[in-house]
Amino acid sequence: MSYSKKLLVGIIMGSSSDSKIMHSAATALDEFGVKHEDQIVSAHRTPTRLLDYAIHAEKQGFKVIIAGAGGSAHLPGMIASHTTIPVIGVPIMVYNDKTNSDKFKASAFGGLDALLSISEMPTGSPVVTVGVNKAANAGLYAIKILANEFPELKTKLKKHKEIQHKTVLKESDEMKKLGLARFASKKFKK
Ligand code: RP5
Repeated sequence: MSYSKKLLVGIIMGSSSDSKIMHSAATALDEFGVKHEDQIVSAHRTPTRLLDYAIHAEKQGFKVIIAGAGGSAHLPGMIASHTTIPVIGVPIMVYNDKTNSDKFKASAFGGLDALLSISEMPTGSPVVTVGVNKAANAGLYAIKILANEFPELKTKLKKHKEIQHKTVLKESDEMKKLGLARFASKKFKK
């Protein structure tokens, strides 16, 4: 069966505030045609839902779970403790952003709190983590895991790498042609 026919990834986040960052994981998966289901599961506000979600994820047959959380960020680790599905954690820096205003409150330690909470899982229930706010990388990493099973995805990942390579070459050619100062002023519209 083609990978694109089935829900393969569960994306969860601790709060609606996290959607500001987590949508990039969805976009990365969408670009490769990987189906995902998106939900809010809070480790501290809905603790019983953690287990329910883990059971749901197993039943759905998700191959990977992407879990984003900010602050003390227990969500990825606690979900991992309830399931054998690999969990990719996304440490979130921005939170308390429930209004539509441009103002937001960042976590006290700029995301380091969430990064360490996710990466320092004690031995026995591992969670991998991407960098702070790097939700797109979580999406790409999930695709890499899935590519072990679905050769079509491996081909698409190779193409993605080629595109990145060509983009850098194109920019480098332009920089060489314009000179660094003009290139930078054009790029950043000074
Ligand atoms: C965490 O607390 C969430 O993952 C979020 O990053 C943070 C704050 O959430 P809100 O107070 O903005 O809902 O559980």
